[in-house]
Amino acid sequence: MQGRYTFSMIKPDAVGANHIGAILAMIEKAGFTIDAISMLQLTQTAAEHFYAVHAARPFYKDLCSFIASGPVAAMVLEKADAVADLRKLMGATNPAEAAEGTIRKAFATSIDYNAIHGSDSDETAASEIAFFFPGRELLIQRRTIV
Ligand code: FUP
Repeated sequence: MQGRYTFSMIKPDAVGANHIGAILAMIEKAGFTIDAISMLQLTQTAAEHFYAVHAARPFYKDLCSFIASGPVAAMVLEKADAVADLRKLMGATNPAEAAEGTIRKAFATSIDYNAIHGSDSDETAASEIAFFFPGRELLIQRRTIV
């Protein structure tokens, strides 16, 4: 059974364009519960930690600078099959390939300014939630066991 939680972040491009409300509306309409949400400013160090999995890729430096370029809206989202369903709702990484009705089709402007992040596995979701909402992983663990 897939986990009930994922981590998501509305990126600085979409926050700067005042799209937080519209994106949250799409997320809630798709059946997610917003369990936690916080406006955060990442430092360059935090950005490098968050995107460490991409450290070897050519766009890593620009990616880290972008995510630290302004505030983000970080969230814990809850729903059955949360990781897979959020990625469906987000759409393809490149908005040119994103399906109609997806968040990236509506709000991403390029492959690097693509409006939203969503965890790519239950394991990543747990570590991203722990990083952005410290202490919360204990609550999630308890609820999963129940
Ligand atoms: P996704 O899971 O859809 O966010 O995509 P990836 O994990 O493949 O990439 C993570 C982030 O790297 C993307 F959100 C944007 C950035 N990226 C680029 O900037 N250039 C690329 O060519 C590919 C990804």
